[in-house]
Amino acid sequence: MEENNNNQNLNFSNFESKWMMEWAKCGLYKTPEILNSKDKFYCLDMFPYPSGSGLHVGHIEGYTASDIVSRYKRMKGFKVIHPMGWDAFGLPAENYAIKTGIHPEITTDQAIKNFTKQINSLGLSYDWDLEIQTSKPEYYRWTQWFFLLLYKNGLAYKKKAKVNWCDSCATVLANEQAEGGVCERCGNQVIQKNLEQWFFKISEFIEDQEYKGKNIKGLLNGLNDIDWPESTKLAQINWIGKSFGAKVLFKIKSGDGEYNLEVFTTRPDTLFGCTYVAINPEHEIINKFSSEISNLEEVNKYINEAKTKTEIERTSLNKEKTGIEIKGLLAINPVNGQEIKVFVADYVLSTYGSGAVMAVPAHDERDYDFSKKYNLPILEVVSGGDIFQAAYIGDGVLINSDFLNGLRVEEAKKKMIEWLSANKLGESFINYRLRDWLVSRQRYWGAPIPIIYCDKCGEVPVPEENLPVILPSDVNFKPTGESPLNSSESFHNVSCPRCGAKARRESDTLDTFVCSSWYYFRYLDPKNDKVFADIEKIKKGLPVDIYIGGAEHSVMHLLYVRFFTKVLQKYGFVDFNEPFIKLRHPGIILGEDSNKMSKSKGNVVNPDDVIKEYGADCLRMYEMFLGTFEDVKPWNTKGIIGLRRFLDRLENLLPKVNSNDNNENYDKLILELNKAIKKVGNDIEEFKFNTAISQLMILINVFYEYNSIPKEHFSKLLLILAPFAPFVSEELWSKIGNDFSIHQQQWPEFNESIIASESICLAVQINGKTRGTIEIQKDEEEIEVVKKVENDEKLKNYLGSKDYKKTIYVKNKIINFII
Ligand code: ANZ
Ligand code: ZN
Repeated sequence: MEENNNNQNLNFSNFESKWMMEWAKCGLYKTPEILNSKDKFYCLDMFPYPSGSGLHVGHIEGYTASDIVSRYKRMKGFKVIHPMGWDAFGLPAENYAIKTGIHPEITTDQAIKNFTKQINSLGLSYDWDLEIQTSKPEYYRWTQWFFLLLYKNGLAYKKKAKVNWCDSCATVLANEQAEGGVCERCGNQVIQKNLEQWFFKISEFIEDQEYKGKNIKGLLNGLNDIDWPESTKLAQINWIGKSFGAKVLFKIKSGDGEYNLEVFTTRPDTLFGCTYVAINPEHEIINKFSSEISNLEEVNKYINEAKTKTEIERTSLNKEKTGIEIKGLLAINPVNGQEIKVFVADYVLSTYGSGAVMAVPAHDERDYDFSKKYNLPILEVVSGGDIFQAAYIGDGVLINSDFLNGLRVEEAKKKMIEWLSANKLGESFINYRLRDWLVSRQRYWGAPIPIIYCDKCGEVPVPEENLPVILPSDVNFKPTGESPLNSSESFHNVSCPRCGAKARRESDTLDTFVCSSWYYFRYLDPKNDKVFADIEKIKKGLPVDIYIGGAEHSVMHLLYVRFFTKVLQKYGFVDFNEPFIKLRHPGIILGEDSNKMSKSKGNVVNPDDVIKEYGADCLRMYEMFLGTFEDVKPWNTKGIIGLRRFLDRLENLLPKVNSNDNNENYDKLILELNKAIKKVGNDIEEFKFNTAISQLMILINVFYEYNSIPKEHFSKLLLILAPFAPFVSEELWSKIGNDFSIHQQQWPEFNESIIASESICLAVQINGKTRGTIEIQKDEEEIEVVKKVENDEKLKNYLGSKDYKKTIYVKNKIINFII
């Protein structure tokens, strides 16, 4: 028969709902009034898209971590700002509406209700008074206001652009949403279309700038001021893609007039090795010189084929390079006067540099492949490689290069740029990969762009006092390739704000990333109907102290929020430059089979089921105990049972807890308690939730060594457990007769001298020879001890480099390094 210890277990479902109501009733998590920016702590989660499928375990990982930090900081006396809201516009609700006919507002509201219920059932300590929803007019009124702010300052503009277009979603996609040439949403092939689109000038904020005596740090330099994961900073740096190089002019030999073909190169040192030039299929010289091109028909055929391919396909490194010679045109290499062929090739992008390249087959992989295929000369100009085998891209000494011969690459670059400038044939140039942000979408479920078109006045911004431009509901969702807002009669019933003539509204909506670029401001003042947020409140509440959310947002969202903050700083709305001082990403939780959780694999864990069976605290602690917070890790159902047992064991201590009759020696308990208070606190600060929980487990075992437990000590144990397990700790806190609420108590103090009394002097040997001693904690783990030796000023010299063969560790006595 199975062991039945039900009656010993915590009846969590009863007290979880009881405390949930108590906490809500007394407004336990209301944000206290912030008096100055020093005593506040702004702990922010990436707000979710309220999808129909509810919270997944990944949400819970991040939200639990931020909840632990928020609760801990409250106990440490900080005034904590911990809000939650909804990134409510977006494609899934709209696609669902297209399929079912149910308006996105209805499905969104349902999803939000469900999310709220789930979040509350997890005991997450959000201040719901700060709640926001981006699809509400009270919110998007200010999203539109931001659009106008950018527009007035020349930072929002319209231009024709080649865009990724998904025919089945009938919308434009950002490059990031079209990776691999397929639509992120529906998996269909993405094509290229030329359309009028709205852009935000993010490129103007890449570098530092001076404005009205202020220094506005740019997107690159600002990274030095923030505590973000290095990998995320690197992703942003690569995304911005700053390349130092030169522009070089190649004369095109033709019958009529002068034409200079401009190319961008990062390797001006290799100019003597340039054996042909290549232009992109949309390049203007094809039309300009069409009468001189002898194989025009062939060239046009090639160009038309290239147009059907996406940029991603065309530039893929492993794809075979294609191109076609433009017969009848020759270019002149400016440095040696040589006549070289001109190709049109689809590996050359129209949107990068000048849309043309000087090809150096010996030292560029793409040019090398191309030359092999089309039998073009390969001339080595940098020694060090074997150009019969492959392009050599490394450093070396210049050869076959006249006045550059004998120089190394870096010097040769400089010298070539000097030569080009002196001869007016080129100049140094910095190129960026980052393009301006395309913000218009031909979709319904987004914030309307506040622009009106008048036959007389042209493009007119909606006056601020007329905001919000309300999203109409009489709209046909079905995708037609046009913006759904085109079909709304009421929406376009508008007159020109300038001349009063009948006019039409812009029918595109804004990318939802615009809505999420400023929400952390609105939380501080969610009901303000005069400004997006009161300046004084911003001063006291921002910047965000810790931001928690997925690494998949490393480039788009996390770059856009920084851009918005910089714009606000530039125009005097805020006096800081970076919105998020510190950022941490939760690692992805895989299914039990170590695959990504997905419906098709059937390995998705539903948090509601786990809560029902094991309780909310158990799920919280389990997810925090799964492994290192930032690491990818698989789900493991066995582990949940372990955490459930831990919580039950905690309750089973209750009969031993009393206020008097304590006649045992509590030295060990007090020591362990002090150690745990210190370690758990430090671990929370460092996002090491798993080791904090290990420490709590060790501590409980020590409590089990006693027959009677002083209430004072047990209370402290509950206090340091409280951020992790808010329900259980509240329940037991009240059961042993303490006053409501445990979540309004101070974090307990620890006594450093008690902890220190336990330190041990450990002998350190290198190859059997004693070289010194170090101080360690009793029973300290080997990795910790090794770390201490490696960091010891004196001992680390004996170790030399760190690659010793092994270590022999005798606990509390000696460690021997074998080198
Ligand atoms: C000659 C050369 C010689 C190049 C060499 C490289 C190596 P990054 O570093 O990414 O900025 N390029 C320039 N414009 C291009 C375009 N529109 N489409 C495709 N490629 C383009 O890359 C800069 C290099 O990419 C440039 O330097 C150019 O090739 C190529 F041994 O010029 B290089
Ligand atoms: Zn007008």
